Amino acid sequence: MSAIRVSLIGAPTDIGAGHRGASMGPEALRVAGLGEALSSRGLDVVDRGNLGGPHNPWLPPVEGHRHLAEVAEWNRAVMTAVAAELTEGRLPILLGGDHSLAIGSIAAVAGHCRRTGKSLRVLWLDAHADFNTSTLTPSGNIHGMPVACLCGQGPSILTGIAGDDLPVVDPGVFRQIGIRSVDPGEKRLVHEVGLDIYDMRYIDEHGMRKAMTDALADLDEDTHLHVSFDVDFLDPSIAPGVGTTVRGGPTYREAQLVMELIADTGRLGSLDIVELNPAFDKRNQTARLAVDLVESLFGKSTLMRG
Ligand SMILES: [Mn+2]
Repeated sequence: MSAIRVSLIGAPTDIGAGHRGASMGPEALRVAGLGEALSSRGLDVVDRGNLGGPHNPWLPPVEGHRHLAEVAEWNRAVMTAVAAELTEGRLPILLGGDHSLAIGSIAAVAGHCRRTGKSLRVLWLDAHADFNTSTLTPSGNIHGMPVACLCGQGPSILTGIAGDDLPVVDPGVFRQIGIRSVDPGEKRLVHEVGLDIYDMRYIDEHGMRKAMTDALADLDEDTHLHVSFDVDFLDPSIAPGVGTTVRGGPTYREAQLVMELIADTGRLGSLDIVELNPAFDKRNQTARLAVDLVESLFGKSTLMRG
């Protein structure tokens, strides 16, 4: 079997976030040894370095969005870079950066799936549903809006990033895991569009294994699985290095199980690691935890099985 070929793409920006510091995420993941960890598992790893883009002007929202033009520019750069890796048959790993960058990343993946006749499944690991819109969000921070934008709800500069009038994806491609903070208006909207959400209440009552078994059901050899891993998915007691901590998240073992069950499918095609914020971290522990989990995502078993 030939080695899985992965490409690390840094997007050092906090342009869509409500706190500064996610711009340092790519370097923290490198310092924590992400590339070396994957190489030592036998993967062919290339680090493409960092993308460039506008600096963060730290301005208030305009018509319900903060830094809309800058967010769009960063996302176009991400989309181009991710698409190039997919075209080469490599597995892109986007090192964010804030979660608004998933718009460009998933737009590239959706385009690749259309061209190659694959069906798309997106696992969205997050404390938040990220389905806000300018009329719902008080802050205007676009990192709370990427799922809405990808489903066609948002400013046309983002919903139309792939260059056509259709939504980038159907809401049916998403499976959201770990959700525990949703604004009231956002809650109404996610019910309206029928987003498939396994929130912490579901996980408490049924267990992470059941949530993941459902979320990963019906994958076949033509499925491209994209994982969008917002580090605030994890309980803040183990992952303090994020701007928007919400207590009551998955434990270390639950998070490992998530990654191991994804690895078992053999369908992982692309990955975002976002919202890591070293300004809030303690001695890079959250970056090191993220690396540990990503190793499991690529098949490292921490337990007794093969
Ligand atoms: Mn998020």
